Order: sequence, then C-alpha cells, then structure tokens
Amino acid sequence: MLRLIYFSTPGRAEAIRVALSLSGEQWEDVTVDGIKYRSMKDNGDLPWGMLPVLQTPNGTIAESTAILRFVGRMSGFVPDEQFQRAKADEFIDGMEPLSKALDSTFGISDDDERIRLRKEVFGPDGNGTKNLLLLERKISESKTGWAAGTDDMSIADLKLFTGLFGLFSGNYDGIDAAVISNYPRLIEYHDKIANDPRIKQYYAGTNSEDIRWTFLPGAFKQN
Ligand SMILES: N[C@@H](CCC(=O)N[C@@H](CS)C(=O)NCC(=O)O)C(=O)O
Repeated sequence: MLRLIYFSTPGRAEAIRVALSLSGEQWEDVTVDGIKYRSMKDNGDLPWGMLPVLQTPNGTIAESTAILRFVGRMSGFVPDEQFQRAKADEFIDGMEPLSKALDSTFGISDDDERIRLRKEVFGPDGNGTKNLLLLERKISESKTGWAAGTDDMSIADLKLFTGLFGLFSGNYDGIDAAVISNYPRLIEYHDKIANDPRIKQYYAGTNSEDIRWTFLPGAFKQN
C-alpha cells in the first residue's frame, strides 16, 4: 500500500495524485494541516523536511518530481523509449523556475504587500511572465502537442498541466486567472489535456466551485 502525504491543495502533489489514481495501484491520499506537517517534521518522518512524501513498503520517498517519476512508471506515463524519457525529464526540470516563481511571496503576512508582489511576478517584467512566455514557446514547438514532444501523454504533461494551471485557482491571492488569456497556445494545451479521457475521468467529480476548477475543460475559455 502506498501513502501519499501532502496538504489538501493541489500544489506539488497533484500530478502524483493523478498518476497514482490511473496506476491501478492501491494507494491512500493522506492530507495534513500545518500542525501535522510540523509534527511529522519534528519526528524525522520527512527525509528533506518538506511535503509531499510517498510512504512505500521499502521506505519513504521525498521530492515531488522523484515521486512523480516513481509513480509515473506504474501508470505508463514514463516513456519506454530513452530519448523521449529524457525529454520528459528535461521538461520537468525546466519547469522548476515556474514552481519557484512565487516562493518569495510565501510567508508575507501583510496582505497588500503579498498581493502586490504576486501581481509583480505576473507583471510585464516578472519571473512568472518570463516562465509563461517560455512555456508558450515550448508548447508551440512540440510536434505532437504533448509537452515534451512525446508520442503520448507523459509525466511532463501531468506536471505542466497541474503545476501551471493550478497557480490560477484563486488559492494564491493576487494571481488573476485572466493572465492566461495572453497565452493562446497554453489555452489550446489546456483544452487538449483537460479533454483527454484519462484526465476527464480523474476530475469527473470536480465542479466549478472546487479549488480544482482550473483542471476542468473550458476553465480558461472566458478569460
Ligand atoms: N523540492 C521540493 C519542495 C517541497 C516544498 O516546497 N514543499 C512545501 C509545500 S509545497 C512544504 O513542505 N512547505 C512546508 C514548509 O516549508 O513550511 C519538492 O518538489 O517536493
């Protein structure tokens, strides 16, 4: 039995959740709050002091992308062919600056200041904008439409779809979903993934009020 431990938000665990649910493996989605997180950290249950972790019969695996690669193999989202596998890994590693774009805004308790900083991240010279432009270009360069140019959906798609669009759910104040309207290729890409039967099946029980609304077909169409 595998146990994925993370907060209830999509964040760095969502791609792993999708892969696990499509793997046919038995697994448990364990969500924790800040208090439980700190007690796990103090008990030495977190190899690198952070979440997510995956508890397996052989021990605990940390680091979201390491876990994604591990469960991606179980669910057929790691390409068999070596070059494609490397390109999927490359894409995932290349996305790290986007995952980090908001880091400097966490832990700022002054609401106005936090919102101002987040608007700056996705403003004209912001790091978020630079990363979105880069991803827009990467997607337009893909010959297959899948993020890493693989023959089928890969872990790179799970990471891009959940990691990128999850930023615009409203969970992070100061980040407006309308930003995405500036990126037509990313909207096309969203359509492709959100309408893929595997992804649709995973989000079948999700509605537009849910924090996961950004993963539903048409989520960004009106923006
Ligand atoms: N490189 C790590 C980063 C993990 C990380 O930043 N986890 C955050 C939640 S998204 C965390 O555990 N934060 C708790 C804290 O630092 O207080 C990964 O990708 O797993």
